[in-house]
Amino acid sequence: MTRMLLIGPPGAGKGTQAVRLSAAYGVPAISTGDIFRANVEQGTELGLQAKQFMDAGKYVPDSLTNDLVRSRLNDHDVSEGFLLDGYPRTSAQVDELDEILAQSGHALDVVVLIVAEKDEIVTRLSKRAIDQGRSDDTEDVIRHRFEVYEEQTAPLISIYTSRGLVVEVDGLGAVDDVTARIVTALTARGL
Ligand code: B4P
Repeated sequence: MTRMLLIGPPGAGKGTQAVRLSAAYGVPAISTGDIFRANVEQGTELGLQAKQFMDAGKYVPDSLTNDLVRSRLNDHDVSEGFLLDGYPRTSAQVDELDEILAQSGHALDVVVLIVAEKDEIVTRLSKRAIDQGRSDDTEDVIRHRFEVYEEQTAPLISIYTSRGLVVEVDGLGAVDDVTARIVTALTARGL
């Protein structure tokens, strides 16, 4: 029964760790990035709108993203807990999540901040560009995604830190090692 957020710069490994933590804690992982990409692939109206922002390394507008998350968090399978991967990313999204949680009478347990050096991230995303051909992994777009992260998402860390919710984990090294670090940090908080 854990409600957690994964936050961190683009390519820090949020999606990679979300899959593992979802299995370890028995809660559904909700990745806004994955949901947008699935919609792009299926050619839905949401996908058509999201694609132009994602391809430019910009955030999808809050109105679209908030509606999507509000609807997903109303699903039955999240009543016992969830892991949000890549949401919230803006202060308006923090406000929306606060409202959704207040309405459901629930509270967040923890915010996992995955940190990684910019050089390592550029290397990872450049590799992913070759492996998966993601349209937002070109060098120019990666740089812009960093700027957007610094400007809009990094300030959220102090909001959640002031609520005593943040655990910071080093995202460098082998994927298994990063998972082990997160589990150790969560266990230390009694989760
Ligand atoms: P996301 O899908 O969230 O993707 P991300 O930030 O690029 O990556 P993540 O941190 O999940 O890294 P990953 O595990 O894949 O967002 C994509 C876009 O969607 C955003 O730019 C935005 O346009 C839109 N969007 C999403 N949420 C939004 C929101 N709330 N509001 C508005 N817009 C939103 O890892 C990256 C790579 O590194 C992978 O290739 C992986 O295999 C590799 N890797 C991971 N861990 C590693 C390790 N320890 N060592 C080596 N390689 C590793």
